Amino acid sequence: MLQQIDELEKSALKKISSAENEEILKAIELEYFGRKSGKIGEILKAIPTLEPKERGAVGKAANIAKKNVEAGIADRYFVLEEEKMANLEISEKIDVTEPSIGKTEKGKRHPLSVFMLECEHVFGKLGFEVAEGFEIEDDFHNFEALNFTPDHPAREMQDTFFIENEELKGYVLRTQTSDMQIRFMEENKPPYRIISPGKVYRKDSDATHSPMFHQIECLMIDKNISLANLRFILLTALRELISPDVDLRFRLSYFPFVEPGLEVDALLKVDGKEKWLEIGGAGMVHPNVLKNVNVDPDIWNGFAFGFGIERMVMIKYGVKDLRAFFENDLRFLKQF
Ligand code: FA5
Repeated sequence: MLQQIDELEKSALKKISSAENEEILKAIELEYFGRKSGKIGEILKAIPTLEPKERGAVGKAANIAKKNVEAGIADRYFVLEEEKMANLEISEKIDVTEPSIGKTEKGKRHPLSVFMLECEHVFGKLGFEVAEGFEIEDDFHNFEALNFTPDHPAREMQDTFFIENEELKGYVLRTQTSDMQIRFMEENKPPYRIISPGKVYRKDSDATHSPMFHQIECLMIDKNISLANLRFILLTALRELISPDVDLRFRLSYFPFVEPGLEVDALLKVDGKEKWLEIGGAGMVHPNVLKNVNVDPDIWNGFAFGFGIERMVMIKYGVKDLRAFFENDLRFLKQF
């Protein structure tokens, strides 16, 4: 019986080590450990029928053989799995340099994305860093800290998508990138020079208004800043971004977070004729806004402006309908 166990173990280990795949190994496992007629089980079942003096030695040998065969199977599964993974690496390898089959076209960035990157580059040269914000914003950062009290009529101009869910009550899809003035100032110490491009949302839809559009915010806070600094920065940037002969004019306007508040018009050539076109809002940051972020308005002051990116790109390329940017018609997009 002891010799039989020894032979059984040897032949099992031999078969296991030459099992080429998991299926074969599974069959071997069944042959030795199958519930009904597994060879190891048969031996263990036979032990009680042996002479009592033989039982101890046979039982011990059978259990050692059982453990060795089990361990052999487990090791082989591990080796087969490793081999499989190594082969996957070869069989699924992609040669990225291989030429494609058929006609292919190279994609490129969307004109709005290109313009935003150009803004980052141009303002970067003027010493402005980029601050990125969130599209889902709380009422405090979108409105309240910007001096819009809860019942302020200026909220009416920026009707947006409010979230009704109880847990998220008070959150909105932000209506303006001006929220980043607050977020950045909360986290950093003055002086500040930032731009913040991104998506904003309003309840608007026509040829010049979209429910989702892009704005770029600019904030400069330092000592003794004036509207002359605003004009210089803006004109320098727009001359590089749009055209060297852009000119600017300011009209008085109202935004709760600036005083004075301005509407900015740019003089541009449209269809060969010069025209003043409104491009965004601006102004000197309101002392209340600085107080809301613990910046002392007796020491620090500055300007902010915010422009619609679609508007700028429409002006730059003479696009008549803003919706064209979002229809993904390749005939339109390929022109840029
Ligand atoms: C604002 O959003 C202010 N946050 C701008 C600002 C910043 C003022 C800093 C002062 C200081 P306004 O609502 O005017 O302002 O929007 C700014 C620009 O966004 C507009 O001039 C226009 O170009 C663009 N815009 C507004 N609504 C839409 C829309 N629905 N679709 C596309 N562009 C829009």
